[in-house]
Amino acid sequence: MTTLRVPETRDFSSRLRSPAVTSRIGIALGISFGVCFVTGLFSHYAQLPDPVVPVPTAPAWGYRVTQGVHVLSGTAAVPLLLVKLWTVFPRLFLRPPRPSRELLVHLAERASIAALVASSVFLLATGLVNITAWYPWDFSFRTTHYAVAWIAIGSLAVHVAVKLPVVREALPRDVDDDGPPAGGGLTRRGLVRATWGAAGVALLATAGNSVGWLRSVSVLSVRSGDGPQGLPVTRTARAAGVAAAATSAAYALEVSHGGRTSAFTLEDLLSMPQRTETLPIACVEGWSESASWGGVRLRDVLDAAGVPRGTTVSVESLEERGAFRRSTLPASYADDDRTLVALVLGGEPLSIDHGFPARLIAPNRPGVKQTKWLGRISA
Ligand SMILES: Nc1nc2c(c(=O)[nH]1)N[C@H]1C(S)=C(S)[C@@H](COP(=O)(O)O)O[C@H]1N2
Ligand SMILES: [Mo]
Repeated sequence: MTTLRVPETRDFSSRLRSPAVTSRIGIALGISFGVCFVTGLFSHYAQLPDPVVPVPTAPAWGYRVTQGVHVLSGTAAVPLLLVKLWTVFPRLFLRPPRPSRELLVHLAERASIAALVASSVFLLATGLVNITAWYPWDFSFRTTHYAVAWIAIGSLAVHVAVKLPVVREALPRDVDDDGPPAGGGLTRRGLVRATWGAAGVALLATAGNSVGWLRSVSVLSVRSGDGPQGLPVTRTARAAGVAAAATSAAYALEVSHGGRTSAFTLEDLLSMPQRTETLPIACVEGWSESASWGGVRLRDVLDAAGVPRGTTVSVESLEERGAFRRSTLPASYADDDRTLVALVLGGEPLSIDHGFPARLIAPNRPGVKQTKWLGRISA
């Protein structure tokens, strides 16, 4: 009869586990985490309501690229992390050393690994759920994801420093330096290649979120690219409860500045000089799509209302509640020639789900700040 006991390292007999395999996958995982961290910092900063130093308005596609790379590097990290954890998890059952100094080092290392694994799993899991536009939690996604990212990157730095000698030793060696497996079967090289393959499939499966021509192979890309006027919709007019206000004959965009309020009906806006700009919507959830927008320059509207250049303005939606009903434009955005009060999308009047009668569209700006159903501008 066998008795239940804690397994020991020697109980794990797969010869596929080796420092040479773990180092290679670990480096790829480290790079994807690094890229994900940097692009994530940028995304967090770009979403601040009114950052001290505004994000530049050019290039117009900047946020589209950084956020696309953020979601892709996070997605590629999922298979890398799973395989990496598999290659090292027997080490969890290593007997801790006896002498007190070594024991302390051992415990410190274990603590950093616990923090790294827990934070990595949290980041990838919440990130994946977020790109499906599903928020089954009460905390603020952005601030929590951001805070946990610092735990991950801090414990990753400790982990890399501790493991550097092992990696240095293992990397120059051939992964299969002890010959092919007796009796055939998967080689370590085969495992490493399969892992690259899995990461590649994960990339292709989601890249269609932002790369149009990959859409047909991107089975996991959550946004199909169709929606009214060829553009996905995040929050519909019905969900936002704005349908009546947006279609009301009494609609007017109010612009207030220095105690004075001007009102612009849709006809007023249409009688001003019309511009067309090709600008992307780049959602933090990872999808993005470029479109041709027509409408009035925000700067022209501000001029007509007597708002001087160099003024930070805040725009407000007809939507009465909702996290994205209001956004701030630093002066550099409000004064940029490409920033529009958009009335037209792809040559047709905006559909109500894209923000009819008027929405904001500005270059290099996270989707959450491209406010739909504009009701009021305050300066
Ligand atoms: N008023 C308002 N504007 C909004 C939102 C919203 O919920 N309410 N969602 C934002 C988000 S998250 C994105 S990605 C874009 C999407 O624009 P679209 O639905 O026209 O594609 O609109 C933004 N503008
Ligand atoms: Mo979004």
